[in-house]
Amino acid sequence: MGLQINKALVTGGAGFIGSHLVDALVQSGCAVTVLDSLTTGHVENLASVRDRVDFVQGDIRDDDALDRCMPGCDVVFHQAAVVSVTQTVQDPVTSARVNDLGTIQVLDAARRHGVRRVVLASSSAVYGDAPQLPKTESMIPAPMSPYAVQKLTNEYYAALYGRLYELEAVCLRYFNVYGPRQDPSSPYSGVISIFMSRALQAQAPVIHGDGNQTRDFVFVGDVVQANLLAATHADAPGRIFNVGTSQSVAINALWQSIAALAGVAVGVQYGNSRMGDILHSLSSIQRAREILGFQPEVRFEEGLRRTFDWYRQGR
Ligand code: UD2
Repeated sequence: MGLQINKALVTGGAGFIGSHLVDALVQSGCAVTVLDSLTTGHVENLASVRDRVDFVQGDIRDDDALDRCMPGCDVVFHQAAVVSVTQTVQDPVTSARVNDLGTIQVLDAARRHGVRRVVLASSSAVYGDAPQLPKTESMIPAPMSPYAVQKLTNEYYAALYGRLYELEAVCLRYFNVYGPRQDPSSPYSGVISIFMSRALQAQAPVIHGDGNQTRDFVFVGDVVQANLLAATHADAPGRIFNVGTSQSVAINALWQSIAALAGVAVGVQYGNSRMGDILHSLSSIQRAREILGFQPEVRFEEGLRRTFDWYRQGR
């Protein structure tokens, strides 16, 4: 039998993925607490549910804040993190304080407060650029950045907390997530958010490398679906799941689709490849499909259109 969620905590709940998760939880009638430092999150992301959630501005490294948020929670969705790979390369120490120690603090607070299950946001970054495609969860990880090491460490701690303290922990390895509310403002923002804001200004995008590199883009609504399944399914605890679509899109083709949506015909600027850029990333989602019943619902074209509409409305 699955777990029913009466009360949940979403760390990073004012962020891109976290806020969509909060919307879904509120909609399902669940009481929701959001813990967010607003370092990269925005309260505007919670606009439609603001009066129905308990919002705590605070850091996951602050035990007092965690102690305020945890009581009575059945499930914690841990989405808060330094999410930029490059930022973790530039500042491995600060990012480790947030992503490593902060995650242990979240797990430990969950244990202290008798939370039943924690769902952790991990990343396809843990696979590195091992050539085997698609990536399956049983592959040996090959982290190539502090970010990837931090996410992998999170997974090990999650497994340990399961074994040592019987905390049910589930890790989700996100592939390239996109959708409304993804912040395009940094050069290391998701490529779809950057390309869309470029297209809307009729500006040429910069494609790093030859543009033949491919990604597995998963719509944020499907990532929410995976989180809810991970939080409630009886067979999820102690496991790691890829969250993607198993469909490959080349960066050149991505720009063409976005330019077509925007009705612009600007040229493309090709620049140097990014250091450490992975050539191809593709998920196998067989495990999530078989165990959780996960099935991505939003086709790429549809997700792209919905995302573009959101940027076009200047939201
Ligand atoms: C994604 C995740 C990252 C980590 C990683 C795992 C995002 C935003 N980042 O990084 O957190 O999990 O996967 O390996 O989802 N590109 C351009 N022009 C631009 C921006 C990007 O050509 O203006 C290219 C970029 O060089 C890369 C591809 O687009 O080949 C995707 O870039 P990204 O930054 O969206 O995501 P990625 O795969 O580097």
